[in-house]
Amino acid sequence: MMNKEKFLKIFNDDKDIIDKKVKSYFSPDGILEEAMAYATGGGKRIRAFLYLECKKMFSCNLCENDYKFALALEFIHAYSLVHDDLPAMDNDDFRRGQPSTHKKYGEDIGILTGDALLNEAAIMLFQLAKDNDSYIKAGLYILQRASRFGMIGGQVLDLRRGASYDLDYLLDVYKKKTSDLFKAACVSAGLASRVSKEYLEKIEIFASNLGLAFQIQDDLLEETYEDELNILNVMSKDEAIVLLDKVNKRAKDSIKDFQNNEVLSYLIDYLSSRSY
Ligand code: GRG
Repeated sequence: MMNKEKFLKIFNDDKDIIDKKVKSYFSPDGILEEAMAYATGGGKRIRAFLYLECKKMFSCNLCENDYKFALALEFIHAYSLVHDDLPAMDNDDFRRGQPSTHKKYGEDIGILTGDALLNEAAIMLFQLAKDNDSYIKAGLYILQRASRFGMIGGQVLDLRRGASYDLDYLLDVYKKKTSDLFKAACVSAGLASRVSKEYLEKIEIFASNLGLAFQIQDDLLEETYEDELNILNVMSKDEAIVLLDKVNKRAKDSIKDFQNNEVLSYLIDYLSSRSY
């Protein structure tokens, strides 16, 4: 039976491994590498965790290549944050409690750091696919979810939204901006494990709802939100909590028939109870 202690051990162990692998990936011998190491140097590692734990659920054992996959996902995530923080987008001076990458290294290097991280992820995914063809579909799926049809498309919808928007618009942005990278992590693990179409559909529903729940919880934790995209601008706090429960239930139901689903099932409640 899963409990908080067991879950946190798995969560933190995965995070420690990813942190170490990211750290040893870059040899900071120039400003760009240094900035890439800086931009990828923190965070909760949720996308890597999702990939690793979905892979474990589907095929039990992990190999060194799976960690490279998880790293590629974190690099794409980090690139999106670096670019999102730029003055032309969200214009944030801080990220993860530290100066954002462009604040520390300059806007020019900030842009190039994001570009280079996305490129690095694509190189890793191609290298993995070259050696193991079960990674071809998985790599392609990740890049599609990060593309104009996914995360980048969601960012455009967010940047170009009007002052007023409705729930459907907001959910569309969240599904693309947040859920699509969660889907990239979970579905690519299914593709790399060559699971059935039925399983892929279920894990996609899981990831989509988990991403949505993650974003709703983020909104509930936000202190000021009036000029931002936030669910509290289209419904009350109580209504948002009801919706969050519904979305979490959909995520849980979608994986209820999987064996070894305890970690992912626990993650749903864990993310909704977080206060950061
Ligand atoms: C610039 C192409 C491009 C996309 C930007 C990811 C994104 C799209 C913008 C960042 C702002 C935001 C609210 C995104 C939604 C996803 C999200 C909640 C990101 C933060 O993820 P965490 O909490 O970050 O997992 P850590 O720091 O833990 O890695």
